[in-house]
Amino acid sequence: MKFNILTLFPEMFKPLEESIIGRATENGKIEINLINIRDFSQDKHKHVDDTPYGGGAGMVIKPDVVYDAYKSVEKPNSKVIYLTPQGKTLNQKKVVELSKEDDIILICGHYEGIDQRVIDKIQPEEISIGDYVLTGGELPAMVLVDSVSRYVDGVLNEESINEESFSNGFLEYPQYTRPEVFEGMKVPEVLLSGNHQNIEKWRKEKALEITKAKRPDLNN
Ligand code: 4FM
Repeated sequence: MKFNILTLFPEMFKPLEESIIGRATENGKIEINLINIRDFSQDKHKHVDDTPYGGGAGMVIKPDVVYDAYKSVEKPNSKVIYLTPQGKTLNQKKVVELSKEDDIILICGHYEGIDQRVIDKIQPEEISIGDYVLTGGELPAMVLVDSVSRYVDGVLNEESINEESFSNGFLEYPQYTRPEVFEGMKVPEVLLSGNHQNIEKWRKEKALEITKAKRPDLNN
């Protein structure tokens, strides 16, 4: 899976070099191609934004620089996504769907916005990561890359995928590790029993109980 990320701030994506996503990149399971929109600026001062027609605060990203950056990476099979609060909210179903793509282009805006004409021209799918306003699409793009990459073959071990929250519609059961007693609190006895049937039954009950108590809106 290749993620092409169009952004004015490629250095914001450094966190993706760490941990599981960093390893997936090193192992060639995913590829992250950062495209600096500023590289496609036409003028000698490398301007990428200008004041809004009609007046108002802030700056608007020029359409031509975004379009040229887009054209430098787009392929017939590219899935193009614009991260914006105006989009449909990302959920686990959408994440799984996107994990089947081969080539994804993520467009990150910043400042007051991107000139609407290049959005109308490219017609990307609009996705939001939640109902709050950020300073740009970079953090949402990282959220999408992280959540989607987990479903790419070879990024996680199979077990973690099947046992996790949402894969079965329920939240996760609680986890425990050593020490057996922490601040007077003991690890649930069943987990020390070695009886895997009982352990599985207990975990299912806990997952149901936690889902009902904390997120009754999930599942049913
Ligand atoms: C997006 C600022 C585009 C400027 C943003 C531009 C967001 C969200 C978000 C801010 N994106 N989910 N929530 N973007 O707040 O996706 Cl030009």
